[in-house]
Amino acid sequence: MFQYNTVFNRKLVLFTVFIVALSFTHTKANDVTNQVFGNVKEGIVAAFGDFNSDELTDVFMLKDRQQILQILYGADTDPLLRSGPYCHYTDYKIVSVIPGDFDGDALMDVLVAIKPLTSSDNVYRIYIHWGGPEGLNCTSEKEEPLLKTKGEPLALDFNRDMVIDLYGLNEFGERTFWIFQKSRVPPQVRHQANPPTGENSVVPSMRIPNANAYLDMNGDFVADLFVQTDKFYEVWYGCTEDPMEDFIFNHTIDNSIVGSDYNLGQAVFADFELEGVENIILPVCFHKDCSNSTILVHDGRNFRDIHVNFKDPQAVMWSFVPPIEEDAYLKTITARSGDFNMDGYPDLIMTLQTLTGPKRMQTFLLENIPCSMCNPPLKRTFEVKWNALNPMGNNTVAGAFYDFYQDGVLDVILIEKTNKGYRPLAFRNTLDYDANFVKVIVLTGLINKKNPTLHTPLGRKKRTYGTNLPGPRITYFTTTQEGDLQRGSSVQLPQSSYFALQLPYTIFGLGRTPNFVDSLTVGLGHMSRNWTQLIPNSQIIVVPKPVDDPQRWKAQLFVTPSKLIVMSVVALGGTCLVIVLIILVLYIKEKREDKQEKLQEAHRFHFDAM
Ligand SMILES: *[C@@H]1O[C@H](CO)[C@@H](O)[C@H](O)[C@H]1NC(C)=O
Ligand SMILES: *[C@@H]1O[C@H](CO)[C@@H](O)[C@H](O)[C@H]1NC(C)=O
Ligand SMILES: *[C@@H]1O[C@H](CO)[C@@H](O)[C@H](O)[C@H]1NC(C)=O
Ligand SMILES: *[C@@H]1O[C@H](CO)[C@@H](O)[C@H](O)[C@H]1NC(C)=O
Ligand SMILES: *[C@@H]1O[C@H](CO)[C@@H](O)[C@H](O)[C@H]1NC(C)=O
Ligand SMILES: [Ca+2]
Ligand SMILES: [Ca+2]
Ligand SMILES: [Ca+2]
Repeated sequence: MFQYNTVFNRKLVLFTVFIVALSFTHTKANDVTNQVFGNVKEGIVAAFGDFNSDELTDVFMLKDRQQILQILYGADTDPLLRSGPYCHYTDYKIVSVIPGDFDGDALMDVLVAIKPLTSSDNVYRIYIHWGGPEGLNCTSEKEEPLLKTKGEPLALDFNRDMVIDLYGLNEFGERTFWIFQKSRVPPQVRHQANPPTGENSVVPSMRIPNANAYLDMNGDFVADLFVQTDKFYEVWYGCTEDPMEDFIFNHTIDNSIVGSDYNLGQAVFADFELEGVENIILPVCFHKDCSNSTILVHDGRNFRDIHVNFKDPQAVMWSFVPPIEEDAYLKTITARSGDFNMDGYPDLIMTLQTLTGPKRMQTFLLENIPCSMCNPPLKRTFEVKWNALNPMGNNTVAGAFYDFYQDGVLDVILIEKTNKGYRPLAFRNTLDYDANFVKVIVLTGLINKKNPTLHTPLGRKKRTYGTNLPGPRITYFTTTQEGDLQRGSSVQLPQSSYFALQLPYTIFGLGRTPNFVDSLTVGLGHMSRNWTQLIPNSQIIVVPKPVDDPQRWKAQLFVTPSKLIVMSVVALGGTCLVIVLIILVLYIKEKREDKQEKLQEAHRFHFDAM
């Protein structure tokens, strides 16, 4: 009897430990490459977008030496990315991928820029693989291209009809807008007005590669155009009044560094100081070999050096990687921004290489931290987190943010360079911040009656409202735990070329603020709509339809349970189970004892009777 009891107790203890362990172990594994990519072991991550309108972001991959474009569909069970339709080329390779709706049928299409396999020229042929109700309809490379560009084009919506348009240089080097229509006819071509040129009347040529962007820079909720030339960034303000001139030149921002011995990286835009404006963040090397690297941030007037320390704890000096023309990811010095630690301030992911000791290359997280000794008026800087992406990252050449588990926490896709090519890796962000977030997606708002109705797993009829939209500006206000006002802003998809790898949504980290989001404003085309008192940890899908009547814009809200709530539920469930088990054990024990007693009684009775 005693023996039996101890064995059972030991089992009980083991079981309890198991339950407790179960609720903690899943927060430990960072390398989720197998759970995410399954058997996809090769390829270049080229762009993101929800191709099949199931609200899970899909990944556009280039495989087989950039000759195959394949969609990996997002899923909510392992593997989280699953092979979807693909298009392949025999004589060409793909250099750029832009997902978007280029014919206004509310279904996502995929634009590609391709070039002949052997060519080193930067004139690209542009094709669109049209999205149909059953998937992707590849356009053959034997057909005439829709247009040709010099350098990679930028996606924007020139005429605000929610059909995505392009901006870039045509094959003769002229600045051109290509305006797509609500049918698959060749796009309307429009040349950009010349910027004022001063005395020497030569139009400054657009730099290739460039960091051109489509975002609201003056806060009027009209997306502006940011154009990179050799010495300047030109800012063209978007204009809604004059139907003929949709962007009007306003000013330039000087980006020249004395001499010619420097490398400019790709400018990225983020709300660096959490003040509700987008700052230009610019990685630069003061020498061609990048031996002196730093990051400049534009404070509205000037670029300021924020003096990032690139010396690791072992005293090894690191630097940016000088541009490598033949490498898909290292062609430009690119920073990708996202809020990794959910404190509201955008962090960066960048690739560095060693300057001293054995040559190594690795992708790191650069965290946005307060800085007391920085160039005033800036109050923040970036700090390289040498171990944040461990254990991954031997020979990684690029990184991009991506939310694998749809839980509002940005994870990271890393690209490892092997002797055979590129391999995507998945890093799960498990730092247990229990911070809050708001995730916002702005769609084109287009609907198509001919599309088949989709149903959710529960059978509810699901409406879809279009796809990726470049340019809308999103701002929010909230109150922190200390009672201070916090505001932030973001622009959806301002850049689409040169592997900008931007997500078609915004995740705002709200820190540990358990409060409501006081207000959230979404604006595009001079129109904006304000939503107040939103629940944190929710996903908001904004449908700006009709575009000129913001009062009728819709916001669909999905609440994601916080990690803390999930943990509480698990813990509560575990406790209940343990209690039930204890009761069961006691019950069985009592039953047994009863039985034994009865047996003894019977025995005694029997004995007595004798
Ligand atoms: C591709 O296009 C053709 C002709 O427009 C159409 O018949 C076919 O259904 C399309 N395929 C897919 C997968 O959408
Ligand atoms: C730039 O825009 C501001 C504000 O819209 C305006 O006041 C200014 O005149 C513009 N400058 C030029 C050169 O157009
Ligand atoms: C890097 O360049 C900047 C600007 O020219 C200069 O101020 C700084 O001293 C340089 N740093 C090193 C380590 O050479
Ligand atoms: C990375 O490389 C180092 C040295 O080559 C090696 O010791 C380490 O095991 C590697 N790490 C991984 C995760 O492959
Ligand atoms: C949105 O609403 C908040 C709170 O009512 C207000 O402070 C803010 O100015 C509004 N923003 C816009 C753009 O109307
Ligand atoms: Ca999807
Ligand atoms: Ca389409
Ligand atoms: Ca358009």
